[in-house]
Amino acid sequence: MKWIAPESSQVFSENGKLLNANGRYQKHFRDLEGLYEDGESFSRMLPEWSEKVVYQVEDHRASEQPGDLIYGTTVMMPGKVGNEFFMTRGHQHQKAECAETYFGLSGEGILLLESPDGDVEVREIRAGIMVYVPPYWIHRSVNTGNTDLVFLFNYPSDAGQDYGIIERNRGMRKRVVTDGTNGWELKDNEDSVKFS
Ligand code: M6P
Ligand code: ZN
Repeated sequence: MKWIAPESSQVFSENGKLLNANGRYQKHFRDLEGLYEDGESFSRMLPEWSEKVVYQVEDHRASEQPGDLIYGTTVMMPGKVGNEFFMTRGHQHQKAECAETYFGLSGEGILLLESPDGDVEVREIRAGIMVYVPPYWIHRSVNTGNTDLVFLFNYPSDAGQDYGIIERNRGMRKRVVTDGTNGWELKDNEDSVKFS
């Protein structure tokens, strides 16, 4: 048997740089069409925002072996489309029984979680806070602050991501919008097929 070598990676809290990452991807504003409630605001922003990187992920993948782990960082830009804060696409794991952890490094945000029964939970993400995403929960991160939101994550190598579940449900049950001052609040997503 060829053993996988142990490794350590330096992580920079301010910009999410992960030295010796071997995977990375970027999401541009234009990739997120249809995600936000206010399609008109999205279209209005498009000319200026289209090519901007609204979030990026760097990760370290040693192997795809079951039992192994992927760890990495996500950096999310601050901003809103209409009243709704910038967010990730969100997903359930393809192997839905796989859990995940998030650990806040800088900035302010929340993790929006939805159980298969439609229960909604919110957990704050900021420096020093660890958030546990239990098996089966759909999860999406949202930058509710004015600066980049940077966090670490960790999940099983064979977990995969299922994005279709949110599309089929026409979004998560709740949207994260400005409360009109400096904070956020949850709002029902009335398009959600599970909304009742
Ligand atoms: C976190 C992790 C990653 C995920 C990323 C972006 O960093 O959960 O697994 O890929 O957020 O979120 P999404 O895949 O939903 O676009
Ligand atoms: Zn995940």
